[in-house]
Amino acid sequence: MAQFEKVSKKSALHPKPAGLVLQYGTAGFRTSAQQLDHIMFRMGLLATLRSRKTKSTIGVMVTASHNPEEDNGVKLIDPMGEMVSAAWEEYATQLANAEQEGLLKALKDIIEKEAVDMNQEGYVVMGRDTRPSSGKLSQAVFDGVTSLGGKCHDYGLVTTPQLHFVVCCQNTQGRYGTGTVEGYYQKLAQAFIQLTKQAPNRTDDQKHIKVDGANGIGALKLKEMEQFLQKELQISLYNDGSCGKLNYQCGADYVKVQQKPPHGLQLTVGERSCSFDGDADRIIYYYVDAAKCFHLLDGDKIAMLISTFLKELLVQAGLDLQIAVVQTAYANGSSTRYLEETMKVQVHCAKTGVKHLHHKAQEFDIGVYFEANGHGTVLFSKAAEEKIRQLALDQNINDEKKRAAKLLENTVNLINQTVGDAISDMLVIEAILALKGMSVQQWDAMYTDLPNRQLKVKVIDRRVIETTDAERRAVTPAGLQDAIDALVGNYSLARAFVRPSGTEDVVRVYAEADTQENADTLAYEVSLEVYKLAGGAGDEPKPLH
Ligand code: G16
Repeated sequence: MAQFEKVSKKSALHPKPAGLVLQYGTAGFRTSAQQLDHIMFRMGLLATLRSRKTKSTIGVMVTASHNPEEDNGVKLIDPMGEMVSAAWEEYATQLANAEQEGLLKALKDIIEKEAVDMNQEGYVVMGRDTRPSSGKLSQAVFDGVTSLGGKCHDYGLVTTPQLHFVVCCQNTQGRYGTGTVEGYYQKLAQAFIQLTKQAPNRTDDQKHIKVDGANGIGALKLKEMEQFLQKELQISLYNDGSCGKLNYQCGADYVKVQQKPPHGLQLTVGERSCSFDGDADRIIYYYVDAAKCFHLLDGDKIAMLISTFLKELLVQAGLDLQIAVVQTAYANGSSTRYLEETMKVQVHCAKTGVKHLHHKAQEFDIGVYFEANGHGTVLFSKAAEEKIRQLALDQNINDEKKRAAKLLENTVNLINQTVGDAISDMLVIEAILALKGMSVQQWDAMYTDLPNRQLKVKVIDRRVIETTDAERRAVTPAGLQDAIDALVGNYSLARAFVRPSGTEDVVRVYAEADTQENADTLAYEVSLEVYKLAGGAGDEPKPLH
């Protein structure tokens, strides 16, 4: 078949290094950019098959998000804007690892297994982040799509959530919004302006926010969006990519893990600031108090703020909708306790990776999901959305109900329901703070985080660690979990777990305890056990103090 001949010819331009094996990880393939050309070509092929199979537009985003600038990666986007399904992640791994001479067979196997109609049109939309390698790797995706007879539209430089949004708009025939970057700005800005109209007395200070753009795509896109916001939000942008390096000593991951402000952004006492990550799908807030003490408001605090706000509005609107929060093992113990005991909200724990949280959140009328690292969003079921929209139109309800229904409706419009989105999340948070007349300190004071520490341990093969119970317990290697349990038992309010990262070649260690010193010591002690029992590589972990 001529189609396969073309694939064969083109694939020779994107050859796989023999013996190289890569896994589809937490959010796609991710490694050094130099190893990815064949992966991109093959993901172009796979996206075309997925598009034919689902008779929908599929997205391919070239990005390595929070990873260093030298890395790159690819995220595949399914028809409703969600991450690609687990079964197709499997195919992605098979296709990625087929040796050059076995590529056509691997491709045909998927076609056969999924009964893909090769006469169906295949349509793929692409986007990329600002990494120097992203342009060339996008070309490889394009070659993959077109060699298999698919059509391709390259949106160029976009944030990951913008591409998710575009995919969803295209597959809902515009019901979700207009499937362009401008359509995204318009939809979100309009909803934000409608919300902040209900908070008319905002001072200039309340309208102002400092944003660390991680020297990435989020900075570019926020600049573009500013004009749509009609001065309702005044943004001072730092780490905008004009000189610094992507994610280097800045960005959401750096701030969250290091628990300190990014370089290149001077904090003023009490002022709200936030950091995006490298592809703008995560956000973290922070401020310094008068004693120059740094305070972090992470994904847990964001989930708490948003779910409190929604719950209050549901009561005011008289809507009986079930709301739940989905977290991961990284959620601070205080946040889970606050949600369950004070707010009386159901909380569920999912495995790391927004794909897992997203699926769990879909089970509820309103599912708020956030990872502690600032990656998250809110999902409204079709029925919940319909009830909210109907109520907002109802002429026979009192003013309080009407206001609550309208606020809910605009919040639905402001949230990017396809995936976590730093820009959308920031606008939601800013609107909530404005409507509640709440300062960042008041938000922070709703509960106090347990001191915690995250560390990374290098091992020879991180797959030796297998976990269970939403990654809270290690099943292998033998003895590791017992050792962790024994260490945790030495501290009060303590918890610790380890898991292999799906985006970096490391094992992640998390610990929390009653004091920062205890959390730090526990994290170090657990790291040492990982090093000893899971095949540590390089130098042994050292104590933090
Ligand atoms: C990706 C995923 C997140 C996950 C993070 C870290 O984020 O989308 O859900 O929390 O990786 O994953 P891991 O601990 O397995 O390395 P991003 O922002 O890097 O795409």
